[in-house]
Amino acid sequence: MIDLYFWTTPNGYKITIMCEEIGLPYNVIPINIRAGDQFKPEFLKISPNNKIPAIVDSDGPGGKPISIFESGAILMYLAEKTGKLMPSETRKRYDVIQWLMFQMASVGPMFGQANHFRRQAPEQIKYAIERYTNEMRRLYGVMDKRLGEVEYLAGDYSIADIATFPWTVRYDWHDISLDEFPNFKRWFKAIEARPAVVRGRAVMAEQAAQPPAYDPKAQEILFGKTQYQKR
Ligand SMILES: N[C@@H](CCC(=O)N[C@@H](CS)C(=O)NCC(=O)O)C(=O)O
Repeated sequence: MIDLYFWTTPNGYKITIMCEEIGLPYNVIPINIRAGDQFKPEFLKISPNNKIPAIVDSDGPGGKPISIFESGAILMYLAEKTGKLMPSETRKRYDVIQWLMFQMASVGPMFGQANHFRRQAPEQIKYAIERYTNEMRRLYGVMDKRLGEVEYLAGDYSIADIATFPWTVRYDWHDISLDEFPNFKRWFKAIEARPAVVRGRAVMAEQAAQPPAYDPKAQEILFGKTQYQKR
């Protein structure tokens, strides 16, 4: 059984979608990052960077438990464990890995900063908003071009798509019209309709539907002194 340490964010939903896609049973353990659960010592043992998602697989390699943090590493582990959604042939495997890395190193961090400066920062800083909005728009363009050449980011549907899709779900926050990026739109609609994706996104959906604006305590926990305490 997989214990999934989860909150209702794009990185969290990568793993519920993956578990649904590969049909692996999982037990959701909520880590309320707005309340500071991510700093509890027992969670830091599993996820030393105080971030969700993390997993503990009681049936890890050699039948022994294994814990993993970083969503990209978790997706690779689950793909390898089940032989699904990441091919073993070297070229195809690296098609998946490079688009997975593209999500982990570019889409996630840049969209995250764009969301932060556009929606969460206590002041509206024009330079930061423009910088990250422009970069986000550039990345939508990179994906659109790629998806004009292949059906899914790495050719076939894979963990690269599962990593990327949840970050694009709120394209309405990004001043992006899907009609500007028709290949991306085709990809987005196909993934959105997958039954496993619908099930994965239903996990704690009530909580996820809460307004994105943070109360002052959550703002402090995520972006203030609590975040930067030495632990
Ligand atoms: N690179 C990490 C990023 C994880 C991440 O940023 N998690 C956020 C939620 S999406 C979090 O747990 N934030 C809590 C905190 O920073 O205290 C991954 O992909 O797993």
